Amino acid sequence: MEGDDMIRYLTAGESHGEALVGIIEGFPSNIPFDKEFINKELNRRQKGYGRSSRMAIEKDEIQIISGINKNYTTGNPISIMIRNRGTNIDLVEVTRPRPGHGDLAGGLKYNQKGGRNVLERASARETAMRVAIGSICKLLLMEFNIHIFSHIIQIGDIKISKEIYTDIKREDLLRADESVVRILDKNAEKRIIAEIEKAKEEGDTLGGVIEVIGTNIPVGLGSYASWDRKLDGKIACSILSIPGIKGIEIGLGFSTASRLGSQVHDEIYHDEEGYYRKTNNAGGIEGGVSNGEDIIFRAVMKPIPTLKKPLKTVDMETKEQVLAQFERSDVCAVPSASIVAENMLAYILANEMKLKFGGDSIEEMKINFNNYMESLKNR
Ligand code: EPS
Repeated sequence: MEGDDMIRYLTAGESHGEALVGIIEGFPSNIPFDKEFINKELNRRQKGYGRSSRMAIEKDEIQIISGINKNYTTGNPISIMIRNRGTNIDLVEVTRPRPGHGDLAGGLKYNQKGGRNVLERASARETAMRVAIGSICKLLLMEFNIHIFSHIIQIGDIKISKEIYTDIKREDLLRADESVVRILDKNAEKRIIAEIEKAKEEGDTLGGVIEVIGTNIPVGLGSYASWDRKLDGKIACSILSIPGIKGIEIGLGFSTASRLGSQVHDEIYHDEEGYYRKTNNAGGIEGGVSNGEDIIFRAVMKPIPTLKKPLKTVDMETKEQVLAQFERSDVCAVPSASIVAENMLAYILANEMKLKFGGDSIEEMKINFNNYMESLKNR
């Protein structure tokens, strides 16, 4: 993997501990640091019909510890903190591991009596800090007019209508924030809310499918040269690392299997502005390299494993067949996962921009970027 040129980050913190902390390093200097924008992104992640009562307790906000001076990045490592408020639950040991959660495998791996120390870190609470880090990356991307959107296309069995889905414009994507389930189809929205209510009453949970779109992406991010430099591979790795995400497809993805090559690949045209395509079935990536079209992918989230109507499990102490432990949890967190996915993509793209264009300050990075974009006109 690349080393010194990278933007790197680390997070730490437990779900019911004092705080989450994050450090982002290798971030260029002189980028306006809009704290309110970051807090708004945190707020977007906390919304969504079907979240647990904890979301009414938490009001995620960052505290800046280092790396920022007079609202500008300095080039120093940026460290931030988000305090936990919802720590008022009884932190009992979890000896009855939940099928589908990390309780058992994690407990065995780290030689624990149960799943408590596992779930404290495996919890999706950690994604709050990933969103904070990703939104710092969005600030860098905005300097290049790169924007990222997301919306939900399916929750449980209910999908958004084909007509709406095939005709989504960029302006429409902004409206996803107005829906409690981030759905652009009002009819599907109503049915999904009812479905979430039903799952809740039945002590069950729901998963779904999210779609993420990155716009104004320059051609040439990532590389075909080595396996670990491929942009699609990096995006897939980061998205699959989000709790509950079980699959990702880029562009037409799985549906390419049943089409002929002539029905899949995007034909190439050229005009005074350069190369372009009339379709984007590739989802903006060819050969592991961005091709200048929008980056589009979908990801599937499994239903949350913490069930009020628990599944069978084995008590880690007594080895008896019992029912899994229940603790306050979400019924559906798919809308939140889409915000996390946006921000994971933001990190990957910001890092790729840094790797391609280098520069310790945003000014230096822009000179390199503009030179490259200018040189493309003659290629
Ligand atoms: C989560 C369980 C719930 C969620 C939590 C993720 O937490 P608690 O058990 O304290 O109610 O609310 O999500 C968040 C706190 C968050 O900020 O997203 C889990 O088990 O993963």
